[in-house]
Order: sequence, then C-alpha cells, then structure tokens
Amino acid sequence: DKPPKASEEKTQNETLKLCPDYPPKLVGPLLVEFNYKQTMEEMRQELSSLVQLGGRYKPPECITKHKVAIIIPFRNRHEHLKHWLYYLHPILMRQQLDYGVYVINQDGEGVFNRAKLLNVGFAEALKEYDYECFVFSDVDLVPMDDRNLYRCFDNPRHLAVAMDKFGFRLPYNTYFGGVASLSKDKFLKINGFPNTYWGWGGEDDDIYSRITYRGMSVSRPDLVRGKYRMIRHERDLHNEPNPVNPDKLHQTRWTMDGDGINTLKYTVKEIVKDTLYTFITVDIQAPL
Ligand code: UDH
Repeated sequence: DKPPKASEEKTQNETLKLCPDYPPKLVGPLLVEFNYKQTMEEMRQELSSLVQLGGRYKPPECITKHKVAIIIPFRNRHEHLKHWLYYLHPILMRQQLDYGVYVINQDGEGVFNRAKLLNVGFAEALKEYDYECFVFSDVDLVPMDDRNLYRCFDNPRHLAVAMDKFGFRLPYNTYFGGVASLSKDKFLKINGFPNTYWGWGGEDDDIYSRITYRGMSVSRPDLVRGKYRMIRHERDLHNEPNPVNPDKLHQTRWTMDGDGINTLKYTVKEIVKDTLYTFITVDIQAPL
C-alpha cells in the first residue's frame, strides 16, 4: 500500500456530508420522570466522551447548519438543572445540533430578572462562538417529545405550547413563556428582550409584543410535539409577582427601542466550565 498523496488526503470534515434536514434518529414521545437514580457525576462520566467541556456538542456523523446556544436563566435551582441536563443532552444530540448550554446565574439576593439574564446569555454566548440561533429555556421545563426541534425557524418560535401545568394547552393565545427560539437576526430586530422587568411576570408578554410590533408572527409546534413536563416547585424567594410589570406592557411599542440588548449593562463575576454546561455568574444591578 502506497501512502496517499497530499492531494488525495482529506480531512475528516471534507468527508462528512451535510446532516439531513430532518434528524433521522428521533423517537417521538418520551417518558419524563424525575425519580431516576443517576447522579450528576455519573451523568458527567457517561456523556464526557460525547460532550466538550462547557456543554458543547457537534454531531460527529454529519455537518449541521444549526448553531444553537441554549440560554437558561438561573438562581438556586441546581436540582432542576440536573434534571434538565439529564433529559436535554441526549435529545439535542439526536436533533443533530451544533450546540452549547449556557446557564446564566444571577449573583446576589436582589430581585430576579429573567429577561435581562436571557439578554446576558445572548451576549456572552456570542463572545464564544458564531451562534446563529438562540433557544431560551426555563430550567424547570423538559420536553416530552424529541420532535420538538430546538432550532430556529423563519419566525420566532414558541416551543412550550403544551405544559402539563396548563393541562397540555396554551394558557392564552399570545403566551410566549417557558421555552422559545429566535435566530440572531430576529433577536436583534426586536432589540432583544426588556431589561426592566424585575420580579415575576410580564416579560414574556413584552417579548411577544416586540415580535408583533416588528411585523413578525410566532411559529409553534402542535400540541403533541409541544408537550412539556414542568418540575414542580414553590415560588422562589426574591421573585414575587411585580404589580408594576403588567402596566409596562402598554408602553412596549414606545420603549422597546430604548430598553433591550442595546442598553444592556452587567458585570460577569465568574465563568465556570462544567462538563455539561457553562455557568456564568453575573451582577445585573438588581434592586434589593
Ligand atoms: N428562576 C431561577 N431561580 C429563581 C427564579 C427563577 O432559576 O429564583 C428561573 C428558572 O429558570 C425558572 C424561570 O426563571 O424556570 C422562571 O421562573 P419561575 O419558575 O418562578 O416561573 P414560573 O411561572 O413559576 O414557572 C411561578 C411560581 C409558581 C409557584 C407555584 C407554587 N405552587
């Protein structure tokens, strides 16, 4: 056997084909329960040969065009994060995504701000990689069907359409909470998310309004593919419903250009790379 000539040598990348448009290994409906025995350490060991440090993954079998950053707003929900990682990593792998998992941890005991943390996740993920799609997911929501694709579509997409806690239906037609995806372009077109919704409520409706005010509509999976299990929990400390938030919604049309990704201010305190996720602790100047 002669050694191959330089011109005949191919890098592995050149021999890989594009991934099919629809992932071939999806299984459909999934059993989602939270009483399994596996520990976080066992999960790390099992997935470490597949996932790169920081919760990064690329399908080894083909080249995908879907570069997706998953952004999770977070504080003090480690048990939920474990469940999320346990179910989502295998699903995202079967979906053949080039993805990274970013947990954005709000520093300190100030009032929680989900939408601002999501803006931070967008900005920080882009510093690491040329992501073109962003999936924003609450830490306590696990999809019950892997055909619910964590990628971007022509329009902003609401994924969590059939949550168990709402009887597997939308609670109202314009609901945009829980899990959603937007391409980088569409996210910038709405100036990202609002930074000024402190405490619980309203920010998801503000995002929905931004999308419609910029002339876009929302796409959704059907109620079978869009089923979700929510991990039961009590209300968190420092995230009480804020009575100011619903009133702010009347102003969105006029305030959105001056409150969003273009006015985002925060300080990164620490970035920790776990095997299964990137954990970014941020000071978002939260009121106490
Ligand atoms: N989050 C945290 N830590 C917090 C608050 C919120 O990580 O202290 C994140 C987390 O990703 C969560 C998301 O923000 O999934 C949304 O917050 P939420 O779970 O409080 O909102 P949700 O509408 O629940 O799901 C409202 C309280 C329900 C109380 C029910 C009591 N039976």
